[in-house]
Amino acid sequence: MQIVTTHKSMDFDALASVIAATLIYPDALPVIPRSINPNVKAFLSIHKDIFNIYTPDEIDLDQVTRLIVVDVNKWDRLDQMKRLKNKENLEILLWDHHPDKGDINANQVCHEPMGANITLMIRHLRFMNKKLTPVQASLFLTGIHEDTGNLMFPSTMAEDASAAAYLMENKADLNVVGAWLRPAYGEKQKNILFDMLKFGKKMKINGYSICINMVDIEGHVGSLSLVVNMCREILNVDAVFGIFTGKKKGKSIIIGRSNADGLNIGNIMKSMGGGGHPGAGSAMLKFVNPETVKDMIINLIEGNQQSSVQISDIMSFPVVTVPPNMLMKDVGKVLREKGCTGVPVVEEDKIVGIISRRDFRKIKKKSGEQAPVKAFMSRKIITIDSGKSPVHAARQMVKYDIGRLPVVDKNNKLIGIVTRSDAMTYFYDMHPD
Ligand SMILES: [Mn+2]
Repeated sequence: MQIVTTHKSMDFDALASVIAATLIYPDALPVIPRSINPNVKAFLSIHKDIFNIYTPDEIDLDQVTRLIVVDVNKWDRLDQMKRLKNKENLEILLWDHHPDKGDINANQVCHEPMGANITLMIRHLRFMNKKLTPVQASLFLTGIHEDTGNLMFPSTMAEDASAAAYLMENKADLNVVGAWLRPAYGEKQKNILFDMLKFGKKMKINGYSICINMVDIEGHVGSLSLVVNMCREILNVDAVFGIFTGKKKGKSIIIGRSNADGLNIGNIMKSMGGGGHPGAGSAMLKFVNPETVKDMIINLIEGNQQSSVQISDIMSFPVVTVPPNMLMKDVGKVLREKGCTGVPVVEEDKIVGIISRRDFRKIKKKSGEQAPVKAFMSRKIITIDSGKSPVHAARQMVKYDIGRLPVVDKNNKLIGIVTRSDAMTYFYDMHPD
């Protein structure tokens, strides 16, 4: 007997991967865990018959000769499969997209970091030239949209988008995708969301806007990650963290969602014993004070755990500067010769202004070229500290509509300059890091 199975708290990517596996391995029976996310449960209540799925207790594990594991790589995340762990002559096949290494030793492995696991399997289905039904295509597309946050989580790869396009060409229905992914909020979830919006502590850390919430919960509350995600979308901040603590104060579940490249939730959660993707993750801590957890999160973000690149790594130096009394025509010559679009105007080690090519348009008469630069320079000087992040620099540029930021050290001494093009170079990953 051959079976396919996936992780507990089965989500759409997991279910899609199980069904895709039954297309790749037609003799394998789909076995799904007993714990299922609520929206997948709703989907299955309508589609169960189409997929002919089994629960673990309907399977005689002694008969299993081939185990296909999808969207997970750890034994303890499987439901009731422990007995297979040490079974002799069992062939194991693994398909997984989680970046971390697990403990399932498989005979055949397809393990690649990808936004959604189903993307890896679609690659193979395309290769096999397998025809998909509209229901299959729609389910697979739902898996991609859920695991990649509609292709917007930083973990999304180009291949996820290409797989999504392929599914749409194969009659996947976006209305279906939207209908199943739209979370059905219960009263409990709504109350938590409203509390988070009202009482969450918003702060700026390392240039990121963050909201951290400490919420007491009573009993089991499902779909907390959807609540955290919705909270992040409404507040429009870079990241939201929910620290959910049970009434008995025994354990806290920490859930994070990030929309900022460079603010890696997976890394932060890993430091707290959990895990996840750059855009989403969670951890569980026992016997800790929620305040302590909050401080841990702040420290992890402050400690530059996710973005080790600082302004000092991307800035240009030494900086070309001009004195305030230099004539405009000579400043123009400096800009041309050095190939700069602008330079700081410096007097006795102090920045007194900025002059850019654009300022030359202010020269109306020919005589203007004979005037000193201080007559035309901009006196609005926004500097940035060398330890700040490139994200912070980009935001300052947008906020003040300026194209360059002089970089200063702790003593306010000019040590470099970052320009729009330095920031672009960093954001589009052309930086040597
Ligand atoms: Mn997945």
